[in-house]
Amino acid sequence: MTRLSRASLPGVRGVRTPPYDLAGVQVGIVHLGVGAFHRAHQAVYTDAVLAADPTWGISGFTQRSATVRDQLAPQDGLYTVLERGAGAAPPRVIGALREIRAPDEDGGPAARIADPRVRLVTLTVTEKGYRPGAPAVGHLVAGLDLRRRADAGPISVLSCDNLTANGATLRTLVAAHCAGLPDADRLLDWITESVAFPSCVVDRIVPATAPADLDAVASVLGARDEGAVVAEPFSQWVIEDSFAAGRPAWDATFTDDVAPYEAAKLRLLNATHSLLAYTGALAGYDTIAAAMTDPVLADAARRLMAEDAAPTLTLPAGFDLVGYQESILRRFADPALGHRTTQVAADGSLKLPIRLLGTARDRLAAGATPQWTALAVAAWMVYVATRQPVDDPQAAVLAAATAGATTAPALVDALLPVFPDRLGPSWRDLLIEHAARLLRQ
Ligand code: CS2
Repeated sequence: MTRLSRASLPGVRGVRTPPYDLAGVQVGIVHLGVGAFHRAHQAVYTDAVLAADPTWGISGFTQRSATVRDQLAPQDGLYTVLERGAGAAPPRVIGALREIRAPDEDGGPAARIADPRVRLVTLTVTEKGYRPGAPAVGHLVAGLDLRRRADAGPISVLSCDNLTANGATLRTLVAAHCAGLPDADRLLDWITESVAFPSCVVDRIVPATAPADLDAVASVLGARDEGAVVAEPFSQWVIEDSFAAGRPAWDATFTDDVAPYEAAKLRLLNATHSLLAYTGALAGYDTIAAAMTDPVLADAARRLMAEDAAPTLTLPAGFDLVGYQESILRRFADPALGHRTTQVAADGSLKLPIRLLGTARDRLAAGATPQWTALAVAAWMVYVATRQPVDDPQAAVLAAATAGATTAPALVDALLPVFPDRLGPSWRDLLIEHAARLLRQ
């Protein structure tokens, strides 16, 4: 079977193809971390603007592994987005990724960021990518430095990861990284004047693509597409509208302050996702949707949102908080996606402080008992102790800490220090209570 590419595109049937001339697209965005999520989210929004404004094509860089480059380079960056679930749209071939490279190719991201036609850097490097010393920040700073020296003009840097205040967080990391460089002061001054770090909230469930998905796409296209991605029909992007050098006219929600949307998304959706991932995996469910068929877990998911997280949120006028929670449960329950509990369970040591511990802190401070949040964190602890080796950048630390911790108090005391904040004795007691019950089960 032929491979999807520019040459084979005219023969591809049954899908929407880019409604613009691929050869006429110029690169205006450098993206760091071209995983499935970028391809199913930001690249789709960008694809939709290229007919009207072809100056926002994307030059994508993979992170550590070059797998995505190897999938997409032979396809001239083209790939299919296959929606699955209630209300799925027909498959669509995306042409926004006009270049795809590994970070060690052709001068890497830095050379590309210094190109005056580039006006935006976007990132999806996951929670791991924001640890001090992570490569993406180094590439970004090298690029900004080169851009300053080349006098290539202002630029915006848009983090698209699930972090609290992702723009400000990235700005702080960039500044810390600059401090170690010879020309630090000048670079920092230039960044203050010429670089914007808007925050944004991204939302779309994108499971890892499975071989069967690629076969399904091939049978629709009549061509092999090794870079296809699967996504739920729902997609949302809320963006702080403060860019330094323009931005694409994405079909997103632009606002002055993304913080309320961000707290709602992290504390309702992502927190509940983690709860279902750990309790679901412990109960033997392979997917999030399978976990949602268990009435006990579905009830815990609902109550984590309604009883623990919702009371901590301050939302914009008109925000339908109840409707939002219901839509999250519906999305999780859709069996078409096959989103694996183990995928969501990865990197818990970094995700939990962002998704769950803020709610715990706020509820404890209000004199309340965050039962469901404690269940989620205790389930992570039992998961870590019983599923080794876990997929987490701190896997070795977690394994060493939990070695021989067979009782609930020992386990909780072994793992609480992994988080930046231990939240006090009543939180510890709550975790022990839940961990004890989960260990008995
Ligand atoms: C998930 C997220 O893997 C995870 O940790 O909670 O990737 C989630 O699917 C997205 O944030 C949805 O927008």
